[in-house]
Amino acid sequence: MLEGLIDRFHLVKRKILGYGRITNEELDSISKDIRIALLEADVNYRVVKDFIVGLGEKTKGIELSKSLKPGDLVIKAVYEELVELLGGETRRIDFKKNGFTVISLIGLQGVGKTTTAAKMAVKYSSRNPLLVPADTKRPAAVQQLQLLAQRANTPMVPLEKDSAVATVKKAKELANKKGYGVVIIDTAGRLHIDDPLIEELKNIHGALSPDYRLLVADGMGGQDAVTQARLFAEKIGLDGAILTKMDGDARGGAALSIMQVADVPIFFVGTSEKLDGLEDFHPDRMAQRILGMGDVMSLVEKVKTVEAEIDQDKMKKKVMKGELNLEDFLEQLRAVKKLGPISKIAAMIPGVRESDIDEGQFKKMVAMINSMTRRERLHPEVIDGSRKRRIAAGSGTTVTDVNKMLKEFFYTRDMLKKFGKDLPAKMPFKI
Ligand SMILES: Nc1nc2c(ncn2[C@@H]2O[C@H](COP(=O)(O)OP(=O)(O)O)[C@@H](O)[C@H]2O)c(=O)[nH]1
Ligand SMILES: [Mg+2]
Repeated sequence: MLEGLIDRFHLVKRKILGYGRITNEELDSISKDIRIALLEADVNYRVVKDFIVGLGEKTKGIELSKSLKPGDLVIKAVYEELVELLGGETRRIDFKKNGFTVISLIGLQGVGKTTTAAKMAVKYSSRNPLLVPADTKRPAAVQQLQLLAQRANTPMVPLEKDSAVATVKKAKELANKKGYGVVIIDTAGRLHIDDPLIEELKNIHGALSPDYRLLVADGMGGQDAVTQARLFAEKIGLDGAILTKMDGDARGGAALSIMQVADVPIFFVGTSEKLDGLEDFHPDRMAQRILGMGDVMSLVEKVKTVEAEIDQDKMKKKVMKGELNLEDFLEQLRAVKKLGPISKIAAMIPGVRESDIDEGQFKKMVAMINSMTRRERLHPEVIDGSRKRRIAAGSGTTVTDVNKMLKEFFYTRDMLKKFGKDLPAKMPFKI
């Protein structure tokens, strides 16, 4: 899968890691190389443009540190930008707890809808799936699904009155009566997106409203697949996409652009003609694969650790000078919150008494700090009576709450200043 892209990025990566120092000149050359690599892999030009802009933002103020090679930082930025291009998080079907979840597979003829319907039935066999033939244009289509349904060991609703809408209604009735958990609709495709196709899909969705309208797109389809995705998204709306035939040797970049151009996340990729050939799509793993797996991850981890240390250093200096402001305070609160139940952790911050922070209090504090102007956050001393009233009104709290929070903050700041030098070198969070 995506061999072309992997080969090209391998060369780019070697070059980046070979640089002894990275100035704007090297950064320019790197972004040119990446641009060419993406375009050659058939990634949509608009997506490439965004990628390069995003990468520029990430590498602009790159802060160099003794413990990191400049190339490491750039690779980390490329990795993060790739994960973003690929959609960020892994998407999963969120099945209903009560009743059945309806998945409608949409796409042109030959992209792999019928095959994917059967693959999904296999993937979700434990959820009691029901297959629905809604492609009534070609008699062979229903037979094809029937055959695949048998192989997938999954029931299929028989075709009702030669009508897709009637068949879908029947499926709804059956699912309610017999307690099926997932209803998978195999819709009809055409050679082109035309009005009758859109009309038909709308009628089917009118009869049984899908929870997921998933576009099935041919991974070998080139930029046509991108255009189709955009049209389907505009005309009937899409909740996600499935890229089929990613086992092929196509460049694949076009398929990966669908998500950005049509703004639909990729849920799955089809990797063989067989019924077990449907995989979850993991943007992070895909980015690792493109950049060369293991070493990229250890590099990203290393950079993260060093960055956190740099932040810690800065924060500690601030703390000792008594320069902590409310933005830092908020960041501290958030860092502490991330670590776990607040009451257990709160006692670890010098100056914060355990009883002072419960969940409700935490939310209030965040709301109050969010209602402040930047000036107020950076220079809490300026917060006078009228500012307090405004902050209280803006955060749905009272002036007493604001006073209490400020008192807490000034107390923490003073305590930290006093005892800052005794803080352990490495706190579990950034102080
Ligand atoms: N190699 C490969 N072939 C696939 C994949 N998905 C579907 N196909 C093949 O693509 C062709 C068209 O599939 P079909 O499901 O009939 O497409 P439909 O017209 O959209 O329903 C068939 O020959 C399938 O075996 C895949 O992920 N990998
Ligand atoms: Mg079909």
